[in-house]
Amino acid sequence: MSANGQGFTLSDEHKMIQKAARDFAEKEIKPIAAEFDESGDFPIETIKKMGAMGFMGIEVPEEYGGAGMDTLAYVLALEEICKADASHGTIMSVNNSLFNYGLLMYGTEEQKQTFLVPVASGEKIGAYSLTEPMSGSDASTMRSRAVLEGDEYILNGRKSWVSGGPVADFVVVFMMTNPEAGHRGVSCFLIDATLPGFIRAKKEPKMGIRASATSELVFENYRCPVKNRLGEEGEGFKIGMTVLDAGRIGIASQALGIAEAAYEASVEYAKEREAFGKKIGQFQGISFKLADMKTRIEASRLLIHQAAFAKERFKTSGERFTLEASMAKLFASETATFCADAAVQIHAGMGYSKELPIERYYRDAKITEIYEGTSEIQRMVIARMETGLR
Ligand code: COS
Repeated sequence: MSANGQGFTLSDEHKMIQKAARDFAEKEIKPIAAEFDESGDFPIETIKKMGAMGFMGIEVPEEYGGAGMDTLAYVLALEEICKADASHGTIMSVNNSLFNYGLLMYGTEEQKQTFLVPVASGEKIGAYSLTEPMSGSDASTMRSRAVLEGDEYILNGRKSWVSGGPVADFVVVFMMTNPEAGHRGVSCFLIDATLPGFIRAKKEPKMGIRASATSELVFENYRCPVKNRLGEEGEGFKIGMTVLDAGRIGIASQALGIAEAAYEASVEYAKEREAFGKKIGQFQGISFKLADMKTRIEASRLLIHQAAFAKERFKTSGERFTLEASMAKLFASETATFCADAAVQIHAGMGYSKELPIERYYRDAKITEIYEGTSEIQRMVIARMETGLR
């Protein structure tokens, strides 16, 4: 399973980006991860460096400021970043799959030049804003409104749980233009955070991924020019869902990175720590945990790579990769919480201590089962795709 379809090996180009991301993560991210987790500050300096490395626009063609690589390159790099720190991974994932991908798919040339180029090159930060205080999994019930007045839409409403909300320069936001039409009344807009009427509201105090700042956003008579509407009026829900399919592959890769970090630490600890005169890894209670962790990790990887290939095929066939993306996210995120939980148990007291990153993996893993569609939503999507029943 490789990009060139020749078995389970990676191409030289894929090995190269994997190594570049691994080296960068080891050197630049791992040493600061605990500090940023504690403070909750946004790690802008490392994000800028990641931009310079091409990590903020991996799949964006070079003429739009990106690295011009494919989905497999993206998931490989993201996994390595998340192995060092899931917060950096969230920021990378939002920029790449929730922001850039929507622009690439639906943006006009002018929108790409204005919004995509600076985000793909890492100069600016992008965000995606769908959720509202009273609309989460049931995304089409949003209350925010956009009303057309001349050549501008007037945007009003409150959005919540926006990753990057406190710092984003540009935001892809979804609002109702025709409330009577249900999901077909949703439209999508590109927001410039420097314009009046855009307000960064309550920052969320979070359990995990604490350095990937998250907040509410309030729109008070924000004037969005018609030329900054992404896609057609009423096409917003479809755009939001298409982009989330890509996003879910990213979150699956994040989950894989966390699971691997938890697993590798556990193997090392099981080989060192002794109890009752033996290495703890010699006890079945520990070794079976390690076996289950490893098996789930490798199964997650296969599902993620399958989803990455399905997404590549979509570029030529137009066939949706919803099923593959949801299966990868469901399985990898449950693998992350499984592995992080097992790692805490294997490390016991030390797993509960802030002296090691294990407790951070445990806190960071949980969000992967929640954001960009809960595990329950993924199961619903998968079952609907397979049975056709609703
Ligand atoms: N890609 C493209 N189009 C899609 C799609 C996808 N993945 N999923 C749904 N659509 C389209 C459908 O084809 C349908 O189109 P038509 O208007 O042509 O019929 C339309 O969207 C509505 O689809 P559906 O009836 O399935 O919508 P539901 O309201 O039942 O919602 C779920 C579907 C629950 C799957 C969706 O709302 C969802 O994913 N919710 C979770 C949202 C989420 O992840 N939030 C987190 C935000 S980021 S932190």
